[in-house]
Amino acid sequence: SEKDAALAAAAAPVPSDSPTIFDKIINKEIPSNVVYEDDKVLAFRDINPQAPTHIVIIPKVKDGLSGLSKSEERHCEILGRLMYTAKLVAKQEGLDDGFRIVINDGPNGCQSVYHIHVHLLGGRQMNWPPG
Ligand code: IU
Repeated sequence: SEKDAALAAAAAPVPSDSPTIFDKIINKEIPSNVVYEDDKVLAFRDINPQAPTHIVIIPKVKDGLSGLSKSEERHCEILGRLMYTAKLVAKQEGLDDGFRIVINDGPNGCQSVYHIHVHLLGGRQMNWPPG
């Protein structure tokens, strides 16, 4: 009924829990330059690179992880996997002089895609403090 539809809509996930463009990248519905993939994570080149090497590392299953601030104890394994993947990809990319990983969270953190992701940046001297 109309009422059932209205109730279902009211119970729909908040926007930050909704699918993002990263789901389309995971499902290969839109192309991306993948540099690493396994059953749990996907790493691809950022479309708007901020360093000579700029790679985005994401979990294939979002499981409510729209951002780090939404993480719960059950996410510890995938959070560790994202970090470890950053190390693997840094090595694969030859970032032997160092690199930076970044997780933007929420409006103040300049997060723009609400599917958790680790940025891997390298290939130049990074600065501190960041912008
Ligand atoms: P942010 O931390 O949420 O701001 O990072 C999102 C990143 O995803 C940002 O660096 C974008 O350039 C990047 N990106 C992408 O690589 N491909 C896309 O189709 C979209 C965003 I939308």
